[in-house]
Amino acid sequence: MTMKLLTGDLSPYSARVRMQIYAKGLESEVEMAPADGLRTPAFIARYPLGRIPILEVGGEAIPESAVIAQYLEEAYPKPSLLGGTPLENARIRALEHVGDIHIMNPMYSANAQGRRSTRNNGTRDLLAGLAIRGVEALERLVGADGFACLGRLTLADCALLPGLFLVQTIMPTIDVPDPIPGLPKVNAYWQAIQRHPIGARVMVELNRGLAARRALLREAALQAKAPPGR
Ligand SMILES: N[C@@H](CCC(=O)N[C@@H](CS)C(=O)NCC(=O)O)C(=O)O
Repeated sequence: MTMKLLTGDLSPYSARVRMQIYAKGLESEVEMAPADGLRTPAFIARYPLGRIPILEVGGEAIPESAVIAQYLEEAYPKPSLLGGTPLENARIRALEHVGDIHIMNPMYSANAQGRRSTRNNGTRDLLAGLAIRGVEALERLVGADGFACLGRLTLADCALLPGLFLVQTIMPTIDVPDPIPGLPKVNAYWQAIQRHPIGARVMVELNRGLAARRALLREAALQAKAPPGR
């Protein structure tokens, strides 16, 4: 193995990179390492952004899922998850931006608005509105054949699958209706990409991470209710 990916089952940005690694057949090149100690001074001293995924290559740590994705395409061009022309690449990257900047970023931030007792409704509405705008744009942009574009798996699918997973998972927790079922093209794409063998594999990991997170939260709630001394 020549590279190490600091990752986590439930991390959507890490899922984006794992999906690319699986699609490119790079598993024998990349050790998957669950990230420990996020937000600790030691972690931040080593990885200044303090976020995952991180790809370690030859002593260097590459942050940011989009940058890692680009590095992997450049270092391992075949099989390509990009297009065959600059215009095709622009189409892929526009859809990647929809998944990353317009859907994943606001949805990931909205996660902090899940608890009603501490929720700021203005913040919740702003973040949910941004993500809904991204999903509505996707309705006009996404392919009708089960892929984001070009009729095959590309970097666009790697960013969109975790983005739509977050929409489906977070919207109910912040008391906003999930927009996906009301958007026929997005909904058809969402159903299809989850059935793609590589999409399905990443969904198993994301759902495993979600189940583990929910079990931890249940345990913490029980502990908080337990009488002192128990
Ligand atoms: N723009 C970054 C976002 C990465 C990110 O926010 N990762 C989350 C996990 S999915 C994280 O590490 N969060 C830690 C924190 O918020 O302190 C990327 O694309 O990699």
